[in-house]
Amino acid sequence: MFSRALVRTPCEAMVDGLSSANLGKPDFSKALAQHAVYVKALRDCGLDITVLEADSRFPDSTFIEDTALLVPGSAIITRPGAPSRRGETAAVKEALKGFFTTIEHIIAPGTLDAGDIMIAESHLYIGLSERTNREGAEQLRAILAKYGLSSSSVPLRKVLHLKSAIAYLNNNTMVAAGAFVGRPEFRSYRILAIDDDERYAANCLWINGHVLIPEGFPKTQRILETAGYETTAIDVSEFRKIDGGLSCLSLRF
Ligand code: CIR
Repeated sequence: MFSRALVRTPCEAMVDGLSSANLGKPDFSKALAQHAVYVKALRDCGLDITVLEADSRFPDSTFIEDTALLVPGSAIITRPGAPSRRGETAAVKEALKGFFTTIEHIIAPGTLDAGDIMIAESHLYIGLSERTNREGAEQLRAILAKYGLSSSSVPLRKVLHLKSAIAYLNNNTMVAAGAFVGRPEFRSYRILAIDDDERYAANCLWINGHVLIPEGFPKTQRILETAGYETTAIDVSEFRKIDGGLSCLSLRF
């Protein structure tokens, strides 16, 4: 169960965020409105929200999930793979110091975006991507071991982050899209497979029994509801234009 979340207000410079989506530039005022709805949905799931100020030095800084990994007992500050995102971690670390007494760090030459980390109870999956290198993954593995957490690596192709294609809900259940449906690493889980044309919805978020999913993916919503989850669909179209999804917009703990 989660009780808190950290979010970061989108900055005007988000229109220049890193993107491979080919969906055009985000509309900043629309993004702000969507962000407010997202924050309200987190509150409605019972979370206390801390909002960090926007910072236009960092176009992608609203995607706060990538800057830290939070596990019981420690906040691990990442070293994002994209050089333009490295400076995002400073403000996040300051905020997390108020909640965590132990802070760990991924250091050079390691790189790691926490969008590549999927927590499945006490086991963590670490995606090896263009953002997370082997050195970063090894450092994380050693840190996690100190906290009694196991981990394993998942080599990625074609997706930005591991959680672009798969999400752990709870109770041994995952939502997966495309090639992730049959991957041997996840054979022991119940996999809710979603259609390829709805693959963006694989980035959904389980919070205290409720699942937040992006708006506009009715087949996925039906699959989740049939599986017994209450869902809330949230419009994140402006964040999608710069490769972001629901999970990227918050750090839950
Ligand atoms: C980036 O390329 O870093 C941002 N435009 C999107 C980051 C999305 N984060 C995530 O999937 N965890």
